[in-house]
Amino acid sequence: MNILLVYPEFPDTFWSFKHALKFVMKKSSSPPLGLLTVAAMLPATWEKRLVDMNVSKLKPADLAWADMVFVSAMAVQRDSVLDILPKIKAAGKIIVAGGPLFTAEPEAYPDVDHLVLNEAEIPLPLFLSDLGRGKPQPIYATDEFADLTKTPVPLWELIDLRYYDSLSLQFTRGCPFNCDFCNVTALLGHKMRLKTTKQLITELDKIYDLGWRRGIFIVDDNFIGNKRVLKEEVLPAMIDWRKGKKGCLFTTEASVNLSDDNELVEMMVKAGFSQVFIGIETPDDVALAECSKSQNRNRDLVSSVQKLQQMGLQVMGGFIVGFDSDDETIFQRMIDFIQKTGIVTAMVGLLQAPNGTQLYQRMLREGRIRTDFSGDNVDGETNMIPMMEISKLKAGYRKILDSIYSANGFYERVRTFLKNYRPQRQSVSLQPSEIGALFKSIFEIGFKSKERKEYWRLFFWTLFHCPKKFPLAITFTIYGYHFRKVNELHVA
Ligand code: B12
Ligand code: SF4
Repeated sequence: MNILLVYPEFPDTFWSFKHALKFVMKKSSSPPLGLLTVAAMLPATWEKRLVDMNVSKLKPADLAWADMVFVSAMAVQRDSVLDILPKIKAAGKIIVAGGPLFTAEPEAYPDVDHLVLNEAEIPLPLFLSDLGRGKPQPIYATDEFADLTKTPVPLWELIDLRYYDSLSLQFTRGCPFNCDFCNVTALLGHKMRLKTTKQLITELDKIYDLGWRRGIFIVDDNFIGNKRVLKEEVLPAMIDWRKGKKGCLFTTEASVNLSDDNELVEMMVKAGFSQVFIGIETPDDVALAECSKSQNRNRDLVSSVQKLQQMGLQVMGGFIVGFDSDDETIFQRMIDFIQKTGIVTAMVGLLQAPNGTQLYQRMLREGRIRTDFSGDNVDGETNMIPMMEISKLKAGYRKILDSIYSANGFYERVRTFLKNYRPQRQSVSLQPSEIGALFKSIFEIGFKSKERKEYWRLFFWTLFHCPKKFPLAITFTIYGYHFRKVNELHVA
């Protein structure tokens, strides 16, 4: 049996990092981990090929080779999915689809022959068994959560690693918190489910043996959801794994209470964590109460972020405006807050209510669901009717983006961050693409772009004040370039 696994194309969004990737000669920020994991669950004797449409085209010859085509997607890839499904169908191939998009809106894709929804670990074996008996059903779903200790090692060998900026792996699923707008807990539950430490180290070994030395994104929704296991087993094993190795610094997602636990932060940094994405959401305590983000309340969020930066972690942040309690002062307060924290990668979105969330249920009860969820939470759209007049909300949102991504605002934030950040000694492996990125940044940003004055100011400021942070400063100029491009092009 020949199986073609297809990952549809992402649009040009803040998250795609498309305009930044060309500086490091990469085509995509990360590979389709869901499909690579599903591929590992298929019989070993089946032939498998993967086409990630973010790095290469889906060619007629690929389709001609396949007996069945497995498609995975997030909602943000919907347009590409709608484009390719009829083409796969026209080629006479059986389509099997799964992943977040199809799980959220299974009825919307009549071209799909077999929907295998939720976590594939549970429904996929049932599909394979029915297929073996010649009686595959149109839909397989489950409301149980998978046991991750049974999840196989993803087949990273199906992709060409050279095209990706970072690789991803997953250690846990679920999150103990209860933020009302978040569908992670609806999809994956509150109980933390973990792989074993042995599984994690096996996956790291495999990635390293494949020659990978760039960053690794541990895509857990909240890596610190089970601190005891991390401190007693996982981090000691990761610290041990890192000995004598170069590169492979980790990024992950965590809740802000990470900053309360010095021991945990120190161990993570020692294990090679260099970046952490945190859902900060808003500086407004009433809005935090409204969305049940209890872990962010009753604390000085700026100090929490700065403490992590001082301990060696770069903090990326997610922010939201459009809560019911937000008034028109929120926009300037949000700008001031983001600037003060020095969070360079600040992703600000309008509050949206994804299907399955508590917020969605409340909006439904209140008759405030307006459209479908676009799938991109930073596109300046919302599927709900906000309390604030929508035109005012959008104008305020626009003001935030224009301010934080403006050359002035952005470069000032980079300097705030560089002053506060104390990187720990981590063994990095400088890639030729990074040297190329420096020269490209000089050409594209230093000479061609409108922000060239700010670029050179930061360039020399960093060389004089903190030369060791110079590579990081250049990386940020490239991120800034991407954010400004997307802001100009798409958030009208
Ligand atoms: C890593 C990640 C990213 C990364 C990398 C994405 C990539 N290239 O794969 C980045 C940071 C780029 C990203 C960006 C975004 N993401 Co994202 N992301 C995730 C995250 C945290 C983990 C995904 C992952 O790799 N999981 C590990 C693998 C093993 O699990 P999986 O992909 O779900 O696959 C399993 C099942 O879904 C199923 N399955 C998957 N595919 C298939 C296919 C077949 C055929 C079958 C049978 C089964 C199957 O089986 C797998 C094994 O159980 C998830 C949250 C989560 N925990 O799932 C959100 C999530 C997927 N992201 C989401 C969103 C909304 C986004 C963004 C729009 C912004 C945002 N709000 O975060 C952007 C859009 C991307 C863009 N370029 O514009 C939503 C998707 C919601 C939806 N209905 O589409 C999720 C669920 C988070 C959330 N709660 O909102 N994301
Ligand atoms: S902490 Fe993050 S992953 Fe957990 S429920 Fe809140 S938004 Fe979702």
